[in-house]
Amino acid sequence: MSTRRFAAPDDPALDQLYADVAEADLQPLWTQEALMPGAPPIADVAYLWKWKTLRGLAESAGSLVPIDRGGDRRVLSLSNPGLGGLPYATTTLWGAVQYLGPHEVAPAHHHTPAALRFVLEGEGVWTLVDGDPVSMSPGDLVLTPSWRWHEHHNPGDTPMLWFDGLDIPLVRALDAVFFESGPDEMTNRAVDPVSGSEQWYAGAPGLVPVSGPAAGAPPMHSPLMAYRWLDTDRALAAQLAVTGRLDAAVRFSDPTSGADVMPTLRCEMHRLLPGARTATTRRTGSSIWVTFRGAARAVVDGQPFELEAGDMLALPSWAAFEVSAHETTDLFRVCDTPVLEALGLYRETTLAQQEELS
Ligand code: GTQ
Ligand code: FE2
Repeated sequence: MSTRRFAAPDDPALDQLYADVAEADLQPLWTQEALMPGAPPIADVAYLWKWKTLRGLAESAGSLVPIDRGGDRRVLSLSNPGLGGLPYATTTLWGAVQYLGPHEVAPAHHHTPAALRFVLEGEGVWTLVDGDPVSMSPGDLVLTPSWRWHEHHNPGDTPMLWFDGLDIPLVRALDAVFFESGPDEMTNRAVDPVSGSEQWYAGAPGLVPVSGPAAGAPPMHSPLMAYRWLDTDRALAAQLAVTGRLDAAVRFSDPTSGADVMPTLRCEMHRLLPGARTATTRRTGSSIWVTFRGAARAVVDGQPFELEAGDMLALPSWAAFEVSAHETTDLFRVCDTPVLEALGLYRETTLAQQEELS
């Protein structure tokens, strides 16, 4: 005879079981209705920060907050209204505007979260990455990969503003954040016009050194620390010319492997000519879109966002996204796609295709 018995809903033995289970710090799966919904439960929302606001507040911070207060960097982080006050642009991405005033230095430090800068305004700043001086100009992408020492110098008379993209929320979720401050003494090094990383890895398209700093066990990130606007612009223009299309896009890659610039972050630049309109697509993983120039309309799950130069748009996972250009528009995109791809979790679907199928 079986000892198995099923309790009636008001069975005191069942109540006792739930109490005992909770007391033992356990939870029954069968009561977790929200655990695996049909599609990801998304907390972060599509949200647009206008450059006018970002620039104004960054400038005010520049005049009111010295760089040695409240941390070493004058950074205003994009705080997604869906994330309950967390300083994160999306579930996995940190995005921010950083302001470095004339003759200011953001002192040396390193951290396990990976960082990139996309320069929006100013001239003459350079970032020292592991001792290599990397100059910064508008449209340039500059990397400071995980655990690389970095410090920012503005020897000029005008401020510089740039977009920071980091994987902080992701690395926090993995409990892998480490941080150290660097030595206090300033590196009074004259800026080489071309960083060592570019001398090694950006000499000519398609040519990489047979041996060099990245020989041996290769680092998990691109050895090239700067991707210049001149090159990005030329590649986009060439792509438009060869395809005859109204839109072009390039992915920033490790010149030695073709992989993404850093293991957690993918970077792209998109150019849309007037009248261009992309397909409507959902993708797992989140993005931040930074408008470098132009005027365009993004539509996210039916909600329109007008993009102008400097504007930053947070795009949550699986949101239906499309963009159309009012004038020639250049958009920088950072996303966590390499993580989803590495883990077999990347999905994308183009809505127009779905409609065609049905
Ligand atoms: O410039 O080193 O937006 O360490 C967040 C953390 C920028 C930086 C951020 C950082 C930096
Ligand atoms: Fe940093």
